[in-house]
Amino acid sequence: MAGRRGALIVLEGMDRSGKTTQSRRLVAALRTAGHRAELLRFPERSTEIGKLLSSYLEKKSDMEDHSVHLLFSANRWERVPFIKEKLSQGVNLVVDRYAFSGVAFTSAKELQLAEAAARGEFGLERYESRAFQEQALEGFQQLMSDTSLNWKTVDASRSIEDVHEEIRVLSEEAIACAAWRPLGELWK
Ligand code: 2DT
Ligand code: MG
Repeated sequence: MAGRRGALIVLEGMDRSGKTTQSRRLVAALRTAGHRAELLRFPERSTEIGKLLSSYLEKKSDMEDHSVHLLFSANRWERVPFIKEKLSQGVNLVVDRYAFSGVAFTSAKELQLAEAAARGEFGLERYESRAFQEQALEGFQQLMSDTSLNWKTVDASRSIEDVHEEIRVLSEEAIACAAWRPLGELWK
């Protein structure tokens, strides 16, 4: 159908909630159903900016907090022309984290209890502590109160297959709705 655009399907949530597994499965299922679908992830660690972020997350380098935040943002902006092009061509994009992680994780950093910072958690990437993840979850919950963004909450504690099926059905609905909304609305 002429002019049909793709949907931007973003999976957000805490670390280890299964976003990466689910986004891969979703892309495969959408393709099987005859949709065009591609996978994106943020941070995208393969670019120059992504390499700086990866090194920071792996605690191999330190960086000033505001600078890190802006690098995460730049890491998305460098993909925006690609994202717009794909969506306008009718390709559905499944995105493993997006700007909502940017807000939730930076605000978690600002609110993190001193106690958690002191305790530390060795051998893990930066942000992979319980206290930090709980703060980030609160950030996500606040962002989800913006109903204009059409959030759907999925209980990730169930089996991979059950979670997948729910996400697949929600995505089919999103794809059907997106086709009739102009792309411009995404970028306000
Ligand atoms: P992965 O485990 O998904 O690779 O993420 N993060 C992510 C931010 O702090 N800001 C952002 O803008 C984004 C997209 C969340 C690595 C960590 O990066 C955090 C976890
Ligand atoms: Mg991680």
